[in-house]
Amino acid sequence: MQSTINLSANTQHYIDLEEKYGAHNYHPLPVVLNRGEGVFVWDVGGRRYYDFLSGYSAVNQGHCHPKIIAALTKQASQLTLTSRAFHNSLLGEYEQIITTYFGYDKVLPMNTGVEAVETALKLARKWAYEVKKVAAEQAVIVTCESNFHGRTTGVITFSTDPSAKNNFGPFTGGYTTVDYNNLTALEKSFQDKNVAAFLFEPIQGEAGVMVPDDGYLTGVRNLCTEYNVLMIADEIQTGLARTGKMLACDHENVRPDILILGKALSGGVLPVSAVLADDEIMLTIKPGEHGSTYGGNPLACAVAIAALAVLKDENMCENAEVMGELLRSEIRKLNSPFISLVRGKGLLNAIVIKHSNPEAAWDLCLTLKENGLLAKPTHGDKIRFAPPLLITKEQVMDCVNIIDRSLQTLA
Ligand code: IF1
Repeated sequence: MQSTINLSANTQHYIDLEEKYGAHNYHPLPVVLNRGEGVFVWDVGGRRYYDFLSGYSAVNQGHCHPKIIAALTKQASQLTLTSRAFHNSLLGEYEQIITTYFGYDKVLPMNTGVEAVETALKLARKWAYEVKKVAAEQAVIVTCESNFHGRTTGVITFSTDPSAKNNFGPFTGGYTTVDYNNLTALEKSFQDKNVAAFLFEPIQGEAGVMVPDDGYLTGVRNLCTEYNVLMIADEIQTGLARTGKMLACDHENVRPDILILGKALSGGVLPVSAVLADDEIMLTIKPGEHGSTYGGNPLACAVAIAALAVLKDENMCENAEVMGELLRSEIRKLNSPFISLVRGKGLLNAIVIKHSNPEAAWDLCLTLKENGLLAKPTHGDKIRFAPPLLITKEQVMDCVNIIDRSLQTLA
């Protein structure tokens, strides 16, 4: 039983149910939420919190955005799923909208982020054999140290995090790992003529919001072009206005060959992901060679159309840029002895906790919760600060005040 103190009987009741009847594949903060609106969530005791995790950047538009919910409820009572055995009246419209929005010939619609990553890997291999003419079964895909691209056995094959892959083997081959943010290592890996693609995150989220050096994205693009290697950008967490631009790659005006989106593509309403590419790559997959029951379902299309529109209509890129700068500068001004680093881009940020107690980041998150802000550590000493992108200046200042008061309690 997860031992928790000072919880209401109501909260403990829900936690106990999860403990008894649910898999123990997470260690959540001891809070039970039952309502969300904008930057706020409420627990079963009616307490309000700022959400500084945003569903791991799936709720960029804010919880239960009225326009996204309206699209959901309207479509939900009309037609939710046809399968791809038949056409439906929303898929083509959605495909036109999203390919125009991001500037690609075509989209392959999937559901979860990792499904889109797996789809991108399959496209890259198909392209390698059928366009680049790599020898059969010899294609190699380069990935990064400390990557996170999802949890399927296919994707954890190239994870470098023991906790993500321990005792889940055996794994497939066909991958090479290079240091992140290292163009020399990347070019060295491209000497292998069997390299099909380079899969990377423009900012490594799970690793603790690792922002690469200026010029890294440009360097990746140039090397991929020079060596005829597909540049695959996993923008599942960094995309959709989170970093202050529509895509993190936009910070250097770099265009990936394959773009992967997920999370906020639905505004946190249901799993919607997408892989975008031009015809030379996308048309290597022929009818019957890939798919999914729910991929491209009309409900997902309706929700994604609304979620994309809201980002632009409400200037969420600009707000993420400005509020992110404000949040980082105000936290730095606190000059806390317990914060060794504040880093991020737009509203994808993290602080690195410096403290003799290895549990300090967790303890700080418990105190932040008591003071009305929800955040969770990643990899021990880093705490991600990623609120919904509609946060206001007043709310940022209120949150900095909560962070300041909470830091004071760290002995
Ligand atoms: C968990 C992390 C974040 C992702 C990137 C693909 C996926 C993710 C860059 C897969 C998903 C989620 C998964 C969730 C927690 C969260 C996470 F901590 F795991 F790494 F955000 F940083 N590419 N990230 O971030 O998308 O299949 O989950 O829809 O597994 O605990 P998904």
